[in-house]
Amino acid sequence: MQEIQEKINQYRLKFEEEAVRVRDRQGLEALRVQFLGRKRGYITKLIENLKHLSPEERPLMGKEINELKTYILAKLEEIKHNVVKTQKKVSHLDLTLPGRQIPLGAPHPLVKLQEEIESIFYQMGFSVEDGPEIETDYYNFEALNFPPHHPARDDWDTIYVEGREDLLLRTHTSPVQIRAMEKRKPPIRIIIPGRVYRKETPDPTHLPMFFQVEGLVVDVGITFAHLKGTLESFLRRLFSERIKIRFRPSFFPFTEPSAEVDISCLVCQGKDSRCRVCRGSGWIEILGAGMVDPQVLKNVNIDPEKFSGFAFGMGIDRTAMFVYQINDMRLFYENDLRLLRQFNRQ
Ligand code: 2NL
Repeated sequence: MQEIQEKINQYRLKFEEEAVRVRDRQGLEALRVQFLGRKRGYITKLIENLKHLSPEERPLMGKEINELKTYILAKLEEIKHNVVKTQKKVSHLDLTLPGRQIPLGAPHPLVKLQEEIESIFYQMGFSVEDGPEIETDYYNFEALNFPPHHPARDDWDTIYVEGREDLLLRTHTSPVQIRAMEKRKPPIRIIIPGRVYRKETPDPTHLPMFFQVEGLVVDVGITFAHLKGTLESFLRRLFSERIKIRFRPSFFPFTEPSAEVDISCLVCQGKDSRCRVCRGSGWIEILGAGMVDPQVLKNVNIDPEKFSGFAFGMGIDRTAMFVYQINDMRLFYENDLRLLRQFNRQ
């Protein structure tokens, strides 16, 4: 019995020593066979040796051996679990694979164009400002010389805030210029890019929300020549030094006189009567502009006898269609990466 007891202790130690060295399935199986193998396993042999003990000693030793066996079985299970886990980890790690590319964001084509416009005006001494998109009737219309119920309002299909008939979504960024003129006195040289809203059913050239940029200059002695010079410089920088520029008389309630500004068609140079960009006319309408109506200056307490100014407005989406040669404005808002990726590398 003494001898068996010693062996039990010895095997327990030996098992523990060997167990920590197991690294894989083969090592685990070898360990199992070494201790529990049917023919020559240490534990198997111990159990066989029980028969040499007396009937009193046998159950005592049997119990001890069984405890060791249970311990070994549990330990083997535990090792198996760990081996499987590390093997899984190892098999998923392939150091030869190329690194994963982290997708980087890139500016939307409309944002890129807006930033280009901002940069050109910034270099001409303008500052870039912004203001609220929800406006009052006063800032969006009345201060800009649209009398209540005047038919000129019909050209600006307005979206009103439900239950708040005094609030609307701005139809142009002009209210921000009005706010700027209320706050500061001339000289004023600002551009205001931003979202504007009109009650439109979407089609290839109309959307209920689009981007616009408006500009305003107010100072002593500002004339139509400043308007022409500034817009010519701007349009040549934006499109090409080679374009021709044409001013046509027009009407806006907030400017007098007013003009539409066209650029010559860069795609066909006016030579293709079926050109899809200028529709054969050779000209593309790009801006609306004019001298700020004296009444608008009075509305913000600027004396029109002392000061004068010019203003202009341009649709960013509409311009982007020419710049990027896209024939449907809605494509800018579908967030289809196949379209967006064409304007940014990567
Ligand atoms: C267009 C025409 C224009 C203005 C916007 C303006 C603003 C103030 C005073 C006077 Cl505060 N005028 N803005 C003037 C002329 C034309 O926009 O076709 N926009 C897309």
